[in-house]
Amino acid sequence: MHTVIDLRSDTVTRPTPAMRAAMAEAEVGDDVYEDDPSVNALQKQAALLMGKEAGLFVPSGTMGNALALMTHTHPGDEVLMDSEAHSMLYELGLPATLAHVLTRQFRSKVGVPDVEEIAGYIHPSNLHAPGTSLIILENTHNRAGGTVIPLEVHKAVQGLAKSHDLAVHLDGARLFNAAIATGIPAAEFAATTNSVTFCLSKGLGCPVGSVLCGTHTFIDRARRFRKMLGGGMRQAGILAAAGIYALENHIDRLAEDHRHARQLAAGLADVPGLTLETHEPPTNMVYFRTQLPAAQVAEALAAHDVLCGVTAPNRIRMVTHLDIDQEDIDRTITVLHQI
Ligand code: TLP
Repeated sequence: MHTVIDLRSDTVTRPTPAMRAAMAEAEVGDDVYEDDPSVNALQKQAALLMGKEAGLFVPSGTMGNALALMTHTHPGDEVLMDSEAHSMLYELGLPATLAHVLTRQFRSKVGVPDVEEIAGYIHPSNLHAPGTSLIILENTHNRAGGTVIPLEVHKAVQGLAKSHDLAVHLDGARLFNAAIATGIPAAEFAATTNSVTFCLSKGLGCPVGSVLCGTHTFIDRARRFRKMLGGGMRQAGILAAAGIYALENHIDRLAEDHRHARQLAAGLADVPGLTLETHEPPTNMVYFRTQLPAAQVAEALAAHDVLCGVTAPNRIRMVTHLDIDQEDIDRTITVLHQI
C-alpha cells in the first residue's frame, strides 16, 4: 500500500508533528490591536532575516504582493514586471482591479531580466503618460523553472530604479530557495529592493502565511491596506508559531528538495516522449515538455498515484518539498518509465 506522491506544488505540505506542537502551544492575542506576541515575534524575526525594518504577517503571497502594489503606487501609475511573473499571470488581474495600475511587461531569459530592456520601458509622468513607479522582480522565478535571479542582476535593477526614483518590490515567495541554492543570504537579495514578500506556506512547510517586509513607514501603510482587504486576523499567533518554527527548522533542509529535484531530472532524462527544460534544475522545480498532451500524461501519472501540475498544453511541472522523500523520488522515476 503506498500513498499519493503529490508533486503539484510545494504548497501541498502538511505541518509536521513538531510544527503542530509549536502551534498548539503558541501564545496569542488580538493581532489587529498588534497584541499577538507570536505574530509580533514572527514579524520581527522575518524583518531581521530580510534585513528590513519591519514585517507584516499576511495570509498569502498574493496578499503580500497586493499590499506592496497598493502601497508603492498611485492609481494610473505604470508597474514593470516580467511577462511570466506570478503577479502578472496568477493573481487574477489584481494590479488592475485592486491597485488600479497599468502593467508593462518585460521578457526574461529563463527568469533573469535584461536590465537594459527594463530601462527602455521607464518614463516619467507628463500630461500624456502615466509615470512608472515600481519594478517587480520574482526570485526564484516560478514559470521559468525555479530559476534564481543572480545578485548582480538584482543590484543592476536597484541601480536603475534608484536613478529613476522607482521602488522595487521582490516577490520572494521562494527567496529562501534562492538563498540555499546560491549560498547568498536572503537579506542580500532583499537589500536591493524596497520591499519583499516571502512565503511560509511553500517550501518552508507552513499551513498558511507569508510575510511582507520593508521600512516602518511602508509597513504601517501596508497594514491599513491589509485591514481593508479583510486580512486583519485576530489570534493569528497559532499560524505565526508555525512560521517561527519553519524559519528555525526548515530553511537549511531546502537543500534536500533541490537534491531531489536534480535526481528527478536525472531519472526523467531518458524517458521517451518527455523533454526536460533543463537537466540541472536550479532549485525545487522540474519542468518538462511532453509529446502527448500534458493533461493526458498527468492523467496517466495520476493513475499511478503521482500528481503533477499541467502548466501549458505540453508542459508539466513537478515540485519537490518537505513531504517528498527519496522513496517518492525513486517511485516517481519508475512510474515515469511505465506510463
Ligand atoms: N504559486 C502557486 C500557484 O499560484 C501557481 C504555485 O503552486 O507555485 N509568488 C509566486 C512566485 C508564487 O509561486 C506564488 C504561488 C505566489 C506568489 C502566491 O502565493 P499564495 O498562493 O500564498 O497566494
